[in-house]
Amino acid sequence: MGQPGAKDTGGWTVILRRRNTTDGLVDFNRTWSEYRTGFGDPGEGEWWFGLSYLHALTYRQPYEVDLLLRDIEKGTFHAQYSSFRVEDEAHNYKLILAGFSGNLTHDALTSKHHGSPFSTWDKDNDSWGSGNCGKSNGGGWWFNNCHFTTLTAPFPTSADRNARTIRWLEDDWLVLDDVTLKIRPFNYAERFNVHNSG
Ligand SMILES: [Ca+2]
Repeated sequence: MGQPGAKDTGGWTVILRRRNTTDGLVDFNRTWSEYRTGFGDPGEGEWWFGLSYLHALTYRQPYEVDLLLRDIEKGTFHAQYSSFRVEDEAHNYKLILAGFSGNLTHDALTSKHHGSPFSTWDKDNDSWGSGNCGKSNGGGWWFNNCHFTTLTAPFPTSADRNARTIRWLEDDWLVLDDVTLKIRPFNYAERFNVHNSG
């Protein structure tokens, strides 16, 4: 639990962690079943929290989500959504987002992925009629036809910003080597006076 006065540090649950380290890389090219239940190491290294748990948390009460994205050359970018919800499996864990803020120029996640169901290589729910975004990109995501950002894709092996890697569309593609997504109940900061504690 966070402590009152620990400004903006309390109450968060990390739901996705990517780190392009020299060892211990986690394979994110996983099945629907694995994305449902989660995989990786929550203590250190990389991990995916699991869609069933995301749904279980975010349907009960409003949640916010925070993203930290580090580009291979351009430094770190920050985004936050005041509303983040994942629907149930019957709706293929559809992503519902609102309330963007941050220092990114384009809200790639809302503009392409809000309202999209989740897809993996073995469960194609994307809107690309003749193809499979999960197979084409690697990783599972709320693919549309296909993405303006995908944070479970493979890490870059070069500085080619057009390769199908872990990235976010700004004016040019940001190509990422370090990503953290975390969520907490929207009213957490008010309850624990986090935002106003200076
Ligand atoms: Ca498809």
